[in-house]
Amino acid sequence: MEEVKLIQIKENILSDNDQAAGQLREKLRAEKTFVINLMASPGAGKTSLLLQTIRRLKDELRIGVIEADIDSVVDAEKIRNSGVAAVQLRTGGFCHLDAAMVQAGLEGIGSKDFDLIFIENVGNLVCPAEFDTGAIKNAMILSVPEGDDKPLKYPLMFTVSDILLVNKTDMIHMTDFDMAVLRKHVLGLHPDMEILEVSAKTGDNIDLWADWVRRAVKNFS
Ligand SMILES: Nc1nc2c(ncn2[C@@H]2O[C@H](COP(=O)(O)OP(=O)(O)O)[C@@H](O)[C@H]2O)c(=O)[nH]1
Ligand SMILES: [Mg+2]
Repeated sequence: MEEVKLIQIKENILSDNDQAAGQLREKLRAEKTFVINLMASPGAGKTSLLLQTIRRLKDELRIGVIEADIDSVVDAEKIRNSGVAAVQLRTGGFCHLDAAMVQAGLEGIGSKDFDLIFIENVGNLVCPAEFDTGAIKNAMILSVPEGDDKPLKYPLMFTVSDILLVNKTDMIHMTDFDMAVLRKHVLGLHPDMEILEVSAKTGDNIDLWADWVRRAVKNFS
């Protein structure tokens, strides 16, 4: 009997996606729209960080946010209440965004009218790392309660991100999280990773992150 044919769908989808992501990045460069893809686990503090960031930058940059969730519009509503434009992508079961989904979001929000667009990717440390969204930079959050061993378990996310925000540092004394151990694991995977220790609750070091974003947008335009 003939063997069952095995079709490697994932590989094809990924290579198609890489091409679409490359084209999208070219378009964003031509438009001068800086896009940051923010990735993290559910509850790590993505929406909280965005709200703090918007507060610091909305008077100097035209900011938009593309929210992605399997369901619900709660995050887009929170962002809109902070005074900037937001659209919500419902991924309907997908655990990540790909370049085509991001393109739909960028068209929905009218990307050329913005200097800076954040994508809040689906909460997950695995699949979002595998799909290039076409964004100009990737940022990730790891929150203290998740533990300092996560780079060992989810290395790809720490490899594809340009900057790591270690969030919820206000809680560090309640945990056994060891910042030196985390830094060692991260730098082992990605020696020039930028690492900022922040709290989206207290606002601690969020100014450093806002400076990083401001500089990146300025160098881009
Ligand atoms: N203690 C503490 N709580 C935080 C911090 N950032 C976010 N949170 C809380 O963590 C929960 C999830 O935050 P959210 O921003 O919705 O996370 P998201 O799912 O990644 O968007 C909320 O209850 C936030 O108030 C922080 O820096 N410190
Ligand atoms: Mg959120």
